[in-house]
Amino acid sequence: MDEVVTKLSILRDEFAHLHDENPIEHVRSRLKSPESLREKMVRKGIAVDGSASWEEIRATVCDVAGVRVVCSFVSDVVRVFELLARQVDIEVVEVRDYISRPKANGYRSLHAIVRVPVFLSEGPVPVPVEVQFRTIAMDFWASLEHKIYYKYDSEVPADLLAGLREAADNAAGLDTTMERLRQEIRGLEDLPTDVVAGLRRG
Ligand code: 0O2
Repeated sequence: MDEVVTKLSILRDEFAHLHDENPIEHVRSRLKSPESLREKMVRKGIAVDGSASWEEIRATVCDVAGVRVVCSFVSDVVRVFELLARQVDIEVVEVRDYISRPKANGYRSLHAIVRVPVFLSEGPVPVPVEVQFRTIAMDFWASLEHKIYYKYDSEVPADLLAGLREAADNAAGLDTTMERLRQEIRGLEDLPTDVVAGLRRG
């Protein structure tokens, strides 16, 4: 987890110093709690009485170490993912694109399971880390949805579910608008300053 967070922190610093912009709003990391791990094993049909092998657990649960990268724009999400994925010591095991194909409830994010070598006393060990990339709008929605699910213990009333779905679509609409405005601003930046001044005067 720390390995991935450090890589993202270096990318962020490089962007700030060399490109004078920052595609990463913030990065959070978490280790899955034992309760959440147990719940996931039950959901995935893995025995929790101690009879399951480590191999079976490791092959099914890859998000014990999790990192969440919140970016400003959708295009930044793709860009930061690609910058991380092409690093030589990162192996991308699986990608789930819930931005192109949102979940039924409206959840959007780009998930990647990556393996990072961790150098222990006996040599390097490839460790899986789940990295979730999303925009501020996607993160806003997911945080609230998580709280609502927690409050209702998964028995969320139908009208609330419909409201969440609508809110997810509105958040996606906001992302589209912000992306378009950014492209427009970038287009203006590329124009000579006297042309921009003329456009602003109308
Ligand atoms: P936490 O608290 O982050 O540990 P599954 O768990 O079977 O649904 P799987 O195979 O783990 O799915 O992969 P998936 O769905 O790609 O990623 C699961 C993680 O993505 C979740 O982890 C959440 O962090 C996030 N996520 C996925 N779907 C939703 C959603 O509908 N709403 C919100 N708020 N987050 C979601 P955990 O382990 O469930 O939780």
